[in-house]
Amino acid sequence: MSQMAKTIDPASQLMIECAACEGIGLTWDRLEAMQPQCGFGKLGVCCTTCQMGPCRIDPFGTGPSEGVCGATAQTIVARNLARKIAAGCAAHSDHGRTVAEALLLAAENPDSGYKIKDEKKLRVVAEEFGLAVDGKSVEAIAKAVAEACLGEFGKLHGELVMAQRAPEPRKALWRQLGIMPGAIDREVVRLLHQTNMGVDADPTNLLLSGMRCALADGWGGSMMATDLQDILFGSPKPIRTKTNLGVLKAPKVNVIVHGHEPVLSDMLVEASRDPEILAAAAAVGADGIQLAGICCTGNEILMRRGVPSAGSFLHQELALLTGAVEAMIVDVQCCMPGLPRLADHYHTQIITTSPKAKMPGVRHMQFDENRAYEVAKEILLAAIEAFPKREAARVNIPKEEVDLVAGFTAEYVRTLLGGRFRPSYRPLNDAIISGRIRGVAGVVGCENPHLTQGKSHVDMMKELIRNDVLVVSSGCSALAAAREGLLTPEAARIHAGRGLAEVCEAVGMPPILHVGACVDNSRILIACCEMLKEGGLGNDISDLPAAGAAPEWMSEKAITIGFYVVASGIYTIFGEPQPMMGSPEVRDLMCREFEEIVGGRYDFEADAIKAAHMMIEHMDRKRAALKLQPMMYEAAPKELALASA
Ligand code: SF4
Ligand code: MSK
Repeated sequence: MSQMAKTIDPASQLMIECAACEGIGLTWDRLEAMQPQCGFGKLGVCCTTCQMGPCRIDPFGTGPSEGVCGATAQTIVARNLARKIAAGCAAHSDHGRTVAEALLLAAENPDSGYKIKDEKKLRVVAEEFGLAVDGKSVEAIAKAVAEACLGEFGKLHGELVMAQRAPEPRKALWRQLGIMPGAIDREVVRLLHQTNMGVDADPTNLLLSGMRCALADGWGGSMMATDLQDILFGSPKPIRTKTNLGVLKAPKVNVIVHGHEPVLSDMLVEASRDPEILAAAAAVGADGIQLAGICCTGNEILMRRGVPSAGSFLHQELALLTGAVEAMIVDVQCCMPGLPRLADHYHTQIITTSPKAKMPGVRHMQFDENRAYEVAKEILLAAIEAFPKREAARVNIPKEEVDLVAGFTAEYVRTLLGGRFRPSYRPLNDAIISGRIRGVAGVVGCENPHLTQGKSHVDMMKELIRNDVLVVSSGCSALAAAREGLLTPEAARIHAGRGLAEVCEAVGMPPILHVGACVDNSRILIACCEMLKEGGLGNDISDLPAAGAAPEWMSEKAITIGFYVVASGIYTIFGEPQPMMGSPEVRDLMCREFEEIVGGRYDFEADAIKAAHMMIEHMDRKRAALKLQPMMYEAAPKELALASA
């Protein structure tokens, strides 16, 4: 595979070339060595649930059609998918729990280093939970909110409080289908029970339970993570910063934070400005500390603090190849276990920090929220110690660093569009109703070495905005768009259709709104609710001219996200198929029957331009059903968009 086939990012191409020269293996090399990958696993027809197996069903009908226990392809496929949903929900929701614990700490221990930064949002959430706020101190309210949120994981009775934010018809449907989520932990446990050997064999029942568990993530754990992070670290507002490997600076101590939970990364931002740390950096001859993010913990501090992002998922190895990274601090999720072996070629220290995520032979500096600031300083001092060991001759930092604007929340969009004195979704709804904007697409998710890094994200988003679709993006997808310069207000004039460009230029916003990390997909759900509340676009999320996509997904969390988005009523396209093609019944269920059941459904399409047009056609059908006005303008000519790019 050529460098160009691996990634569209010139900085990544340079680093991949550099790895080849140095004989260092990367994820793409491991993928090649893995060929041919197991077809049974890809199709979802391999079952390892019990020790009578492993069993695999022959998709061509010439081998076994049942496992040893008699499970057919449809049972095995649905059961495997359901287990992945449970795993994704567990990951996001445990993240939410960590933030709730940090909020409790901030309320109880003024020396913890955590402070409540968004008191207004704290009060809104407190009221939503039915907690008394009048006459109470901020700390008392924060304590009550944190305890109420922690209670959501194991409460004995009732529905999730945040799920009550969904529109009434949606909630009624969830209740009727028996998929309104209750306690978050219970949903994960129930699904793992249901998928044990000899429990549920019915694919529809399995995947409806999968939806219930996924909803406990999207309208529970993830939503909680987003809201409590806003309360604790501040609600993001549009902020200009930079991305790509060029944000690393040779004269500085470069520290990369990688993973997902800002309880650590936000504290590292604070500690990196501490005079003691700056003096220690100067003492080893460095010109300060350069903090940069990778993946979603990077997105968290990018959105709130303007800390530049070194890159997305597939940049994690490439960043080390610059030879200029003193430490990569990892917390949880998406951190490749191969990192330490790559770091061994350099002076770089990989430092694990979570008791849930250690790596053999790797320095572990356990993050303790009770003394968060102190631990953050200790970690930075460890990075500074590595600076003198750097080999100057091997430093090779690509020049690419691109401007972007990030930090768009569902709340901020009101102010952005309606103005400070009349914040409202009305201008957005009016733009959609009048045909200036076609609809809204959420393009999210990971990167996957099976595909050219960033290409599907960028192709899809360019095609959507060219056709007057407002795009909201998160996670690694948003970073792919940022590297192409698509997250700037100027990008609207160059790439967007005339209607979308007019709206963007009127308020100075990019045609693609970066809404945060992967847990922040919950912001997209809230934005959908706001559009419905504003009126004129139907009564339920499934009425909206909206669609979702994860063109380069790879994580179990993406499967969970897909299921809660579909269960919320949104048409959703994944690039590679989820592991379910081995059962025509499950494929039909997900790609057709789901629409009749929940109003949303899946499609799987690897061609990003084709997928964008499937989303556009879906929006046009929804527009017709709502009797909205015809689109005002033709799509921007492709040539113009390309020529100006
Ligand atoms: Fe095989 Fe059934 Fe056991 Fe799965 S649960 S491994 S299909 S015997
Ligand atoms: S980091 S889950 S690769 S978006 Fe959230 Fe990126 Fe996907 Fe990890």
